[in-house]
Amino acid sequence: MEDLAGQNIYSQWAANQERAALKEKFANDPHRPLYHFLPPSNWINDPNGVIHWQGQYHLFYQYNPLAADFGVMLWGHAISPDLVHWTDLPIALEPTPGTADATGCWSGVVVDNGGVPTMIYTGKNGREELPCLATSRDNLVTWDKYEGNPIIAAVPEEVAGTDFRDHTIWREGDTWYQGIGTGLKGGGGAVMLFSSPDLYHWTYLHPLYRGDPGVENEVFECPSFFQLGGKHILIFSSISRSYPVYYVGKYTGDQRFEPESQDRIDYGGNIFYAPQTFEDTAGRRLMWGWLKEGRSREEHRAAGWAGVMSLPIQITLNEAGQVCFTFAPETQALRGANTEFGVQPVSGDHLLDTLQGDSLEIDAEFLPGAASSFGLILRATPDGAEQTRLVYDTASGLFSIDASRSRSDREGVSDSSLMAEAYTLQSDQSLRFHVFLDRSVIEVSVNDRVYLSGRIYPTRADSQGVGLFAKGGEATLKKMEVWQIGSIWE
Ligand code: DQQ
Repeated sequence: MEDLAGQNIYSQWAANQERAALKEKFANDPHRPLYHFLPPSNWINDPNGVIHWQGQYHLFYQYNPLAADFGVMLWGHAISPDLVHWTDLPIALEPTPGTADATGCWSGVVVDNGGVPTMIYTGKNGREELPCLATSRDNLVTWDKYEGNPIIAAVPEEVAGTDFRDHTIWREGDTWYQGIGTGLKGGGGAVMLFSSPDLYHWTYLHPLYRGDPGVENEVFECPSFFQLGGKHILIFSSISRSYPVYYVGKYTGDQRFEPESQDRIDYGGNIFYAPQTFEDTAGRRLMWGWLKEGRSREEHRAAGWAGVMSLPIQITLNEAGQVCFTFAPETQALRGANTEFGVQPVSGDHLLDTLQGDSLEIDAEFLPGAASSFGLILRATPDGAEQTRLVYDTASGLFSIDASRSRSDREGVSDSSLMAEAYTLQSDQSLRFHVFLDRSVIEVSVNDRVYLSGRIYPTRADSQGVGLFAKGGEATLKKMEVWQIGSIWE
């Protein structure tokens, strides 16, 4: 903390030079992702301020540039013309001693206020958390904090403690609305609704949505509220559940959200957290989430980096009205050398002779046939001692990432996960696994609908095998296309 006393120690920091200088340090790190966004070194958590501005995608993020661990949080910043290739920019926001953000600039958003890029974020001052505002005069690179911060002076009466943070902002006619995550007296999490004519002066209205009061010590973090088709969606990260959820429902005339259904966003191993969404200029709803480490604190501290951003995920409604999570098509720009596999029967375990790699996109379609389970084998050693499986169980309809043998120095590393609902297949229905493997990161979209993520840390250099398997009978691989992916930083 002393580091912050009265001086802008990070302001002059030139991120690109830093990444180049660190290249050698991380060159031999087999777990560091090649094409998922992460900062030059040290700690990243939530995506912040995601916005499509004058042809560039801006990704800000919670950042501790001083250690591979959570600490005093700043806003890191990167831009991309295409959603997948990034350029680091200088730190966008850092704490100012003696003000409402003296001990941290926590999560928030950037909105376009009549051409003025305007950031609303949570100022952390000791235990106090209150909304603060900053504006940019130079295309979102440097930010001037509003002298009147905090823009909301105190938490509403119903708020249980000091957890009052993270922002979702939208406009209806001439009025701005802001939802802030919290937990309420009497139990349950909530998103508190405020309105403003100008983003600077806010009036508290009521909870946009209050969760089950029976849930003790609940706090809703990182709300994101938006319209999708004819529905409204509220996303938040639940502290009590340790994962983000989405609620689909109605936004009523009196500005309250009434959910009709809910589900988790990620059916992986609680790696994905604090997602933020935005609408790009093409009208698409895109999302990034923070993929936490799945290894010990000692390990990530020793590695010198911790956390990574998910790929850009597109959120749509399908014909049945289900919310679907798929990878933004721009990820195709990452594709390198390609290998194709045609129709073939699959039974037992079969490592492919012609394919190896730890940085791949795999698009595979299976017919279950008589198999009781089937799927893909990744990061396998030739002897099978290390391997990770993407498994579809036909009887239960459950999909899982089986990471129990992903690292041979640990027993039973578990990343068991389920599809959103049992999806029992008839034998003529195919199942699509769209997979991105990036060394320690796995992201999967199943049947263009359900999203799963996981982290794995194989210990052997020869954990590069890719294979197919089926148990209890024969399955059929209808087709599979695989692309090698290189680094986005070279
Ligand atoms: N992380 C931020 C908070 C948010 C939490 C602090 C979620 O604003 O509630 O880094 O990961």
